[in-house]
Amino acid sequence: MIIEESLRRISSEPHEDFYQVLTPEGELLIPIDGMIDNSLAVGMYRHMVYARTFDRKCISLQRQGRMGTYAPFEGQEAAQIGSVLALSDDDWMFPSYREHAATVTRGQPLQTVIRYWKGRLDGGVGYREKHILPPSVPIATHLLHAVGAAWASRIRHEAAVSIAYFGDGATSEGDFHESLNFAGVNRLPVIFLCQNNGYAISVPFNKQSSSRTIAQRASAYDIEGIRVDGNDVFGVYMAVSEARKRALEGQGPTLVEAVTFRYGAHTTADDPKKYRDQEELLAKWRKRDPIHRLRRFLEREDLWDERQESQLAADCTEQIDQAISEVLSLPPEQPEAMFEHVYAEAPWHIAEQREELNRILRKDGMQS
Ligand SMILES: Cc1ncc(C[n+]2csc(CCOP(=O)(O)OP(=O)(O)O)c2C)c(N)n1
Repeated sequence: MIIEESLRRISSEPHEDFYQVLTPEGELLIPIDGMIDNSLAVGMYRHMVYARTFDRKCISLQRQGRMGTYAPFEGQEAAQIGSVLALSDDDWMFPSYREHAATVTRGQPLQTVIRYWKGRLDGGVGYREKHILPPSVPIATHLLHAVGAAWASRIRHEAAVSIAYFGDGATSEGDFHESLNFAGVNRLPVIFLCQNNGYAISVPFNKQSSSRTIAQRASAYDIEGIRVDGNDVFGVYMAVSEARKRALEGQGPTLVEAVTFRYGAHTTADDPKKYRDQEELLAKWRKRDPIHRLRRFLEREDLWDERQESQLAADCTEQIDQAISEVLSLPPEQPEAMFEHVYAEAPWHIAEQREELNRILRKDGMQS
């Protein structure tokens, strides 16, 4: 099969290039028949436009003071959406704090994402129905959780893989190496999906690591490694489909490096102009934009036109505005909520802190 051969070539000879299916001009490098049909291609486009629209709206909400700090993902839509669409409902997803394009595409309500960034407890509890774990803010710790879940799937003879999402900075953590090692030794069904967006906050990749690529690290653990153009939604989809197939066949974990770029700030509390030339980098990366290249492809195939584009824009705005107004109309979260969902039974020091908070709230007239 052409796809498999192409992926193997890259994993055994890591180099500066990556696996690509759809060029920035929207042309196919290899056939996608039997892998991606028209309705999936159009669906990918719809998801990416929806995600970019809500990402921009969330930044506006934060700037208006109606939401807390927010981590934007514009530029990374293909890496997130291409990968999540390659999963089945039984698979387990372990996101970090930047994966709302992926979680919402998998079915997590947008309201939950907004609740999370408003600092509400009910936004941070994951989404059990779709096997989505809560977002991990500690860098790389959730890779170990994904490995543990994959081990459980193995023991229970379940046909499910676990996928962990993380960034280039996470690959410098001990947890990353321990995870790859343990998953490799036990040939566990895990996909390590690294979105190499070039920066860990202000640290560029060349200061993060002396490895030329992240994918090449797979060979140290003798597991599969794939370096894919992370702005090519077809390429990411095929790479993750291949990784998933291998995992379910008992061939073990895969490290997928999706090469991409975050257009904006690390979070709304960051200013990227302080540590990189935004103008130069945006000029370069916008030419490789994941959404524009797919639109070019769809238009060429007569699968998309201006009328559908306007309708999609209107639908996205309506649905997103509705989700936002639902969350904004909720009564404010109670401060005591911060003590819930950590311990089944609160230990003495937590009980004391809770009592102290209640005293302060009563004094300030915020609690009866
Ligand atoms: C264990 C740990 N150390 C440090 C931090 C502080 N921190 C938050 S985000 C971040 C950078 C992560 O960069 P990367 O892994 O490339 O992911 P990205 O933010 O680019 O998606 C750091 C160091 C943290 N959250 N957890």
